[in-house]
Amino acid sequence: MTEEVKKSGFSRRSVLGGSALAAGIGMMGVGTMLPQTANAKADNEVDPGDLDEYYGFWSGGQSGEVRIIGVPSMRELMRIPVFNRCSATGWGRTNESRKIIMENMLPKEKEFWADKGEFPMNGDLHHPHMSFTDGTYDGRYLFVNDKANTRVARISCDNMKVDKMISIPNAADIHGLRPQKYPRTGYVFANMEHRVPFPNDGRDLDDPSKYHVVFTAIDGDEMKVAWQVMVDGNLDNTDTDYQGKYAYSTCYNGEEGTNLAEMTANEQDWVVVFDLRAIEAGVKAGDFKIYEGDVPVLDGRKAAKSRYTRYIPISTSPHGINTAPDGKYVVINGKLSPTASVMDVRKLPDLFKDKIKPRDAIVAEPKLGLGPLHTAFDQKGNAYTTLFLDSQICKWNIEKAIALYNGKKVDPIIQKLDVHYQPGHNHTTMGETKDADGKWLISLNKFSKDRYINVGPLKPENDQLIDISGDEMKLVHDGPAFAEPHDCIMVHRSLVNPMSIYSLEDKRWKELAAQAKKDGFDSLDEADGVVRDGKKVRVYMYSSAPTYSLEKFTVKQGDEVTVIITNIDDVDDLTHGFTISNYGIAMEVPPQGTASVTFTADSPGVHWYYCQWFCHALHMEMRGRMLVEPA
Ligand code: CUK
Ligand code: CUA
Repeated sequence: MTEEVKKSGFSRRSVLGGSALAAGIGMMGVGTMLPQTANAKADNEVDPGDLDEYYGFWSGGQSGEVRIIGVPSMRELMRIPVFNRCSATGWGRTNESRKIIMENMLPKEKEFWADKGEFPMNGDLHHPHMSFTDGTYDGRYLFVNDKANTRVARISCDNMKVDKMISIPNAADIHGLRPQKYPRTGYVFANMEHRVPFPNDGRDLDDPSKYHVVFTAIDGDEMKVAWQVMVDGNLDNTDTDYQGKYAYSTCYNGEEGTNLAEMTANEQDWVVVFDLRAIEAGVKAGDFKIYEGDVPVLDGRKAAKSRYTRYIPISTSPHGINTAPDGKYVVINGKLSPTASVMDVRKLPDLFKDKIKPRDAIVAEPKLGLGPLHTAFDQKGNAYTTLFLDSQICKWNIEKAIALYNGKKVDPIIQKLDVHYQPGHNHTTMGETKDADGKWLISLNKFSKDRYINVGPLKPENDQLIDISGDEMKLVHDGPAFAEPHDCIMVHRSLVNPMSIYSLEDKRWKELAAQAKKDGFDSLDEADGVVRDGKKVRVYMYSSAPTYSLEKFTVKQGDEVTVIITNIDDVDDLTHGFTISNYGIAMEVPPQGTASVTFTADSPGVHWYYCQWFCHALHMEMRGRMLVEPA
């Protein structure tokens, strides 16, 4: 099979070694030189007061958050704290957020974090993807991964906050993540990247032959792991088809090495394809083992020769994998090889029936340039691949690449555009759905170097907006971003309909409302007073600009105090906050919403609480006193 892979004519060593060769590859394209500055009147201009056409959902990488960016203006509209702590909203400090963060931790994690702040404060969020119905975005949820602490979270698009977070059992370091596109999400697929022993409890340490990797399918409605499949190598990125039958992941380190030399020793790695129906049948038939967390783990390793997986050889260390909107082709990005491999999903049934050889599913392998990482699409059959090493986007035509592979004398490359610098992911508007519209392309560049005034040794990333509506790609905007957008999606605004204010009846505060009832209040918006329950004290108040209903309350040193606040203002954008001085407490209290926080009143004295969201001309006066009597 190594021979087949070498069809491309490039070996990994020659790519890494030879710049003459690199020049050769670069020559292939038209290489149109375009001015690299924005036009005087940029195509992306959104006048003051005008609205953007797309919601951009940006990963925040090692910042652990998601950001909402207006496209094409590239204005940052909102941040959604996920795997990080948020000083402004109290994410990670309020009772409601802590419950979401901690309720689905694995028992071993609960134990580990018990004396270290109860849950991790960091995250490494790579891949934000929206839920699908019938091959396109449906505006229900966003799903995101945490590579640093092996978690997957769901953001509810009605209020743009996280509503579920789960830890993935049997796994380490969740990287690639994609939702099922058809008939709906459905499954959310998550790749474990780094191999570890099963169980990873210390009995096997420096024996990599005992390390494993699993591919995980999460039920996106329940946010529970449905099943896992053990495979060879390291899983990197993943994607799904438009038919609801297959998922596929790139694998690197097929050598299963533990250092760089070992990991890149072979000429080839692979794409592993998962047959979802076969796996579901295997689960039903009981063909699995249970390791951790009551999750069925099926054996899809090569040696098992199972009906669950097939391995398609690809040049070493492929990275991104992207299904084209036509539902036929999947582009596998070479990374260490200058090629992209095009897989035809219509060949996969025959592959699983062993009627064709694995490489027969590959129908094109154009040479694009150095370091292809990810590919985006328009609706016209064109693909846009980031070239990390060349700092370029390569626009190429899929059908022409197939023709070239079949021996026709055609050049599939349409244009190469310089980007600044070292692009990782890219994305087109609606480009990972069947409704790709070919308007905008984003290149998420890892380095900005000289593109902005110097802010010190740590520089922003550079998210560049490219107009792809015409025949030529045109760079129109540089957007600096803090660490570190790996990926983004751009969703037409007609598909996203968040609420503007909450309802007092919202199910999110059902438990608080029930507790208020038990404490003698009719409803949260009328709850106002202090309820003592042994050493536990519940302080209810409501807020209405510019006052809290309680101007002071008294507790005893050592009390466990819960403050429950309902914002009764039913005015758009009228958020209050609640900060207690010198107690590390701050939270958002949204319009017609309730928030609560619990702490021990161990510091006696007078502690002002105040509203930290500027809400009224008398906002500075919106405060009260917590009086803590010494024990
Ligand atoms: S990965 Cu970062 S550039 Cu985590 Cu999707 Cu490719
Ligand atoms: Cu309420 Cu500021």
